[in-house]
Amino acid sequence: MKKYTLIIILSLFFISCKKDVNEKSSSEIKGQEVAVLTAPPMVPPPITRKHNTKLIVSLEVIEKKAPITDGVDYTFWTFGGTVPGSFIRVKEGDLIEFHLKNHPSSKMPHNIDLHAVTGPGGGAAASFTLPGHESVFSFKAINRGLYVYHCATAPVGMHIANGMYGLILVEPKEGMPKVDREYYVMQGDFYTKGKYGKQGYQPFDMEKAIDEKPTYVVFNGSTNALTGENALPAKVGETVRLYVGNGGPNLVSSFHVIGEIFDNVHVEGGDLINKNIQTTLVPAGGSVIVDFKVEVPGNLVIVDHSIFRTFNKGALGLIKVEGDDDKIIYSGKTADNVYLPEGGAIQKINDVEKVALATTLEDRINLGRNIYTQSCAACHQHDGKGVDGAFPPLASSDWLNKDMKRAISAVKNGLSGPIVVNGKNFNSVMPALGLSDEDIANVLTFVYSSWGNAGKIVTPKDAAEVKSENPAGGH
Ligand code: HEC
Ligand SMILES: [Cu+2]
Repeated sequence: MKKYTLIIILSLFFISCKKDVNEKSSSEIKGQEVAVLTAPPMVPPPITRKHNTKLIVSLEVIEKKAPITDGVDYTFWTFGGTVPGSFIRVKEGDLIEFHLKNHPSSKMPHNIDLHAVTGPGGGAAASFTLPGHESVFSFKAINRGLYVYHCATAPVGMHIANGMYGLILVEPKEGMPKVDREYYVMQGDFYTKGKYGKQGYQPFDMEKAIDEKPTYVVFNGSTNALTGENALPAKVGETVRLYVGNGGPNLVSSFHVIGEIFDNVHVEGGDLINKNIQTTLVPAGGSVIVDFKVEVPGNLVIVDHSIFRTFNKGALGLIKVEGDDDKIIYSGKTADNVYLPEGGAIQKINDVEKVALATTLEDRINLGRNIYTQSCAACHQHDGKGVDGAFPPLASSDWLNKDMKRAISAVKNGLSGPIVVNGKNFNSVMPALGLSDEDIANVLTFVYSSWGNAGKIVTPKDAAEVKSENPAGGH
């Protein structure tokens, strides 16, 4: 009698344990749906259905040439035709039927390792796909969070370095808290034979990749993906959420937005929420979700705070916030007083290794374009359009076109104090850049020949005739 009771109690205990273990994987699947995928910087809409479903995700690998910066082409290998690949959004508990297609024009086989998969290789072996083929496998999204996916075909490093990564969000059962805007931003490091900004087609450089010395570090696959007309829009008073990934293959990102504080950070894309954060680490092959309210208008600058990557390798994006000022939250400049400790200082941003001499106008413009990319684009932007309120435009600039000597002096000696360019006010400081007369001639000839400017030719002699205001600091 006693023995029987014990057995019954024990077996009941077993059954209830088993139920607990199975809970995660046993939520009921109803019907099926085709997943909405989006290209960066967009994110698919929140999932509103209350039940779990069989979700069909169909992703196509495409190898294609595209600009990594102005005038520089690179062969990217992509999931869905973009770097990073299409954003995938599923619900915790969904059953995902994954179709990986490799376009017939591909030269390589590819596969996919999704960090959201519980199973060997994250799906890598099951999804190995030759050009002109399609592989199918399925998995259950049992852990919520923001996960990286990437190609894991040998040489793995090279497939990732060519842009084969993206993000999959496994939305919690109860959904994400509502925000006004969601965007998709993913960092990656790139390795090209030519140095940063070297014009023309640039192939992958395995040696630089192994040495972990990237030529480019960019958001969303190009120095221009989130600048100029690609800046992410927002309005004063809105809440913005960024789903951030880091494809690597090598670098860890010190993710930061200049002029904002993250209200909430989902550390490493998981459940832990940290508050009031300035800079958050995003490991290679890792992610983070940040959200913040934008309170004042202006440009917020998305950077990797390992800051040479931003100003010299391309890791720069913009969030353009429009709306009314709030002088209490941010006053803007309220005074500009003279401060002159003995000597003064000249800031040398660029040490010129060697003066390249131009013999033709074409040479001069080409050399000038390189100098522009290296020494001017960080502030005046690759498209010459500048940044409202901070850096004046060089594109169709009335200030520039009116007076060549004055423009030479700006580059030679720096420029500060109030100026009006194309009807807009600027009052900031451009440092003297320490360029040689030859380089000044080249860069200004390039600028004058670009973006609807007056086409003037500046010679080294013209540049030499403009006085250097700080001879002690020049060379
Ligand atoms: C560190 C940021 C920075 C860099 C780098 C920089 N500029 Fe500027 N530039 C400025 C700022 C700020 C102003 C406006 C200064 C003011 O308000 O008086 C300016 C003004 C100018 C102007 C006059 C206004 C206009 O839009 O026509 C010219 C011309 C110019 N820069 C050319 C260049 C060139 C060419 C280079 C590269 C060789 C360069 N700048 C590099 C920040 C920069
Ligand atoms: Cu691949």
